[in-house]
Amino acid sequence: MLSSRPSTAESALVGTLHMISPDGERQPCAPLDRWVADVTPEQLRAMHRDMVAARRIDREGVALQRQGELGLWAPAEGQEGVQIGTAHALRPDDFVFPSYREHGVLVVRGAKLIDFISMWRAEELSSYNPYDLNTANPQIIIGAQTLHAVGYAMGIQRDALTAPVGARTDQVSVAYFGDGASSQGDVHEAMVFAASFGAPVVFVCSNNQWAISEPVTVQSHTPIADRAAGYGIPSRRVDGNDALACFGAMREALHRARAGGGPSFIEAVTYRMGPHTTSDDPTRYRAKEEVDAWRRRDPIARLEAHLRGMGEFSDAQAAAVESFADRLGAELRATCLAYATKPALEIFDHVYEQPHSGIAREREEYRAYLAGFDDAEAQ
Ligand SMILES: Cc1ncc(C[n+]2csc(CCOP(=O)(O)OP(=O)(O)O)c2C)c(N)n1
Ligand SMILES: [Mg+2]
Repeated sequence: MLSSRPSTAESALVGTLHMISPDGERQPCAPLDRWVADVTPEQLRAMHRDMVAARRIDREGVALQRQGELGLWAPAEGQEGVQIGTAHALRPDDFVFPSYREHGVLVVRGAKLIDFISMWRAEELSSYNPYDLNTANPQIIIGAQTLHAVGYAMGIQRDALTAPVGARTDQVSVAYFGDGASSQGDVHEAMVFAASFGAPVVFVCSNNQWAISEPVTVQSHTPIADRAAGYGIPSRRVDGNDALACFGAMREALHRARAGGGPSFIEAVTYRMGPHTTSDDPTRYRAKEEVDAWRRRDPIARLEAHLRGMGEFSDAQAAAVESFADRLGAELRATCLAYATKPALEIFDHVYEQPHSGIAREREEYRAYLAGFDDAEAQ
């Protein structure tokens, strides 16, 4: 009989690479040490600040949804280590394909506050212009972005063939997805194509232990990273709540891709502290003790303890980061509340460039539906 019981934090993390212990102590990590040898306290503080910013944006997103200002939010609390750690290793000209939970990655990619909410408030058909951030819009279709990332990576290879002499052609494409996504056929196809074409792509799988109410122990009876070997893709399995280890593993993978070494796979073992989305009640399928055990492995507290242990983080610096985050939270809220909601029927205007009979029919049906409400005038 196969066990479908969720792992404990300890068992989930067995065999993961880590560089900073939960209490902040730097520990040797032979496979990754050389990839972080030049990291300065300044860079670590920047990672810490971005993690705090991501958490504040995330918490404000949850609160705004609870107050009816956003339609939905997918909380990322607990996953800041993998999101910020890996994203800090990227270049601006790399191209990222995130899932709906990668708010921390968007922080590092330079998203404006409005970019975090316009889609979740259903005001815009897309969150931002992908070419402003070299980041595709958050993908809701589980795993589909891995195909897009591999296609983009194959495009990088082909562009290089016709690029002018001296032009930079070593960009990398990155797909972020979850443990549940790794069971999708799309992800399998993406991995096969990536390996077959030696595409410059990094697969970052944030194994947060759950795919809605399904524990990862059901989805995979071996560590997810081990699947990569079956495609001939090198992999690392890291402690996803250790931002430095995530940064190191990402740098290694990016270096491989830039040097023509093809794809890499990173499984970052982490935990989703909150609900799957604001429509989910996780108390129905997981125990408080499980959540508490992961709380003790918080990625932000870990990096802060590490910085303090090195004498590189003072109370004054902590206060400055907190007030920066407070400002972000307040600005996000103000941005959301200042949104002038567009007429609902406008949603049909930008589907096709030319008139389309199917869209016209749907528009009419929806108009009739809205007309049935008391406040129909407001539509
Ligand atoms: C193709 C597809 N199937 C099902 C869903 C519904 N769905 C949304 S999130 C989710 C679970 C995804 O879990 P995981 O990949 O672990 O990512 P996480 O939500 O934990 O970040 C599912 C099944 C979907 N969005 N797309
Ligand atoms: Mg998951």
